[in-house]
Amino acid sequence: MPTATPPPAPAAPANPVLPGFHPDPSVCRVGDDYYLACSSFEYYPGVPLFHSRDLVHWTQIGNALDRPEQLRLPLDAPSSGGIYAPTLRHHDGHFWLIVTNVSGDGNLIVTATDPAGPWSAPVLAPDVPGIDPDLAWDEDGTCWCTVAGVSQRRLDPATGRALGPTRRLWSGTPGAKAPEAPHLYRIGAYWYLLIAEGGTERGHGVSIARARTPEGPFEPCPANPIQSHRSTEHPIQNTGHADLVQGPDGSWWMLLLGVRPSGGSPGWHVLGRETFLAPVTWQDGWPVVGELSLTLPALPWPLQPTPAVPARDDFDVDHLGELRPHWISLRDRSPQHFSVKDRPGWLTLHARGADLSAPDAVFLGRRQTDASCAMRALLDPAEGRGGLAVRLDEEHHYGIEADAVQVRAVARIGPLRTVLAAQPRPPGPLVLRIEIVATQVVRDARTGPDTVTLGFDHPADGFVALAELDGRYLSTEVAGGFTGRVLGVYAGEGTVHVDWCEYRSADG
Ligand code: 6LW
Repeated sequence: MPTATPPPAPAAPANPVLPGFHPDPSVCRVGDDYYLACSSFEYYPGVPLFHSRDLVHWTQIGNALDRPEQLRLPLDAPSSGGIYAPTLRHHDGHFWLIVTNVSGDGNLIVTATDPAGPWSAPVLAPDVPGIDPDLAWDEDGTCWCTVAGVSQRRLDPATGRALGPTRRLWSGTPGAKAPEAPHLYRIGAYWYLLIAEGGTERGHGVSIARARTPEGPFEPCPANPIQSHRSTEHPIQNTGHADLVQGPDGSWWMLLLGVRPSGGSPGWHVLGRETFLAPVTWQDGWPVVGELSLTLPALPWPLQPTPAVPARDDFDVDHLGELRPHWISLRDRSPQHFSVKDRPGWLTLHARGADLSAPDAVFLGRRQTDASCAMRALLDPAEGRGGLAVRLDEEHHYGIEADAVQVRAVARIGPLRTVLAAQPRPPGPLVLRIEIVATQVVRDARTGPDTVTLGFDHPADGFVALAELDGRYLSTEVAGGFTGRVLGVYAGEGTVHVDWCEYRSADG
């Protein structure tokens, strides 16, 4: 007898609302629906898009830049280059998304009537310099485009051309570095200019200014920064790059990025910059940001949990474009190198770069979203060499890989590359496994954030661990940059077939 799938149990509201490498959130509300976009850097497709009805549970509905003509990344574009900081807005019946490709096209605009796509061909905006572009429309229909710095010009968003000179608006708090991430809104009698400042590291924060017109003059809030965890012991650090939105009941909320450093000193964050939700109230015409914590306050509207993404992907699709939207590859997804047709029901990877140290490596992964987790994949590397990897960038990755005769644990940390262990492998397709366990007890100040175990499932002996590594070397504090860990499969040489790949949280 068929059994009905029970509805998902209401999850305890927790922060981050978008765990894993999901930085620079931009959010907009259309009726009862919320949509959110994030940065994606060197990964393809670009600009993941999420939907929610309660600001807490988000489901990825697509990626704004999912066709080669929309996302032109040279194969040697640096990691942490590529796609920076979108702004997503709804105006005149259309979704508008402006974003910067720092490795090519500069600022570009795409539009859609359905945020799940398709999104339009990009309109380039060469008159808009710099990063972190924002779009805001005033009552006359004039579109104001504001960028990091902070400067502004009138823009024709349909052509990407400026309609007037560039004017400096506000440089943020005197002495604070990097005034960036501007978002401009009309709220009540004022135009508010929300920015991030202090840099996207431990000094990050959110400040605001207001004016009677979108062009200023802007008066800074006396309480700036209105949100920051700089110089605190708070478990959420580097908070900044925010956007404001009203909840279903009309209350105000802030979506912002933050990181969760762990281990001893100085604290390593391995999941990248994540998206958090914080309450906002208003006092004397200024927003006051409430406590930002790992648990959310009781929300004055019903939670609407969404079904979890299935843990296992069997790649039973007819076209590459049908792969789940959370799968990301490096810089492109050329059908010459990725196929779901070569061996139906399997994902086939044809190597290009020599291994994950090459910027054009053939890799398909998903963001690590849990502090403790495991990934397993069934690989057939009989015609090549490939494996399962935890990747931060070209210079920082751990892998468990196999060819026709051997299985090996490999690592690259900066200029150091090593084969940690190798042994003959059992014949036939092989289940490779990576297990990541977050540090529970900090033994001393040097304790790392987590442990990464690389191994495989032996048909007779069960799980065989070939190497156990400190996870700190795959953290942003070691590698640098703006991204976070991505787990996935790759081909290092020849052709590798992947029957399935499974990601499971092991967080309690
Ligand atoms: C982004 C800037 C920032 O453009 O980091 O945290 C940069 N904020 O606003 C890359 O995400």
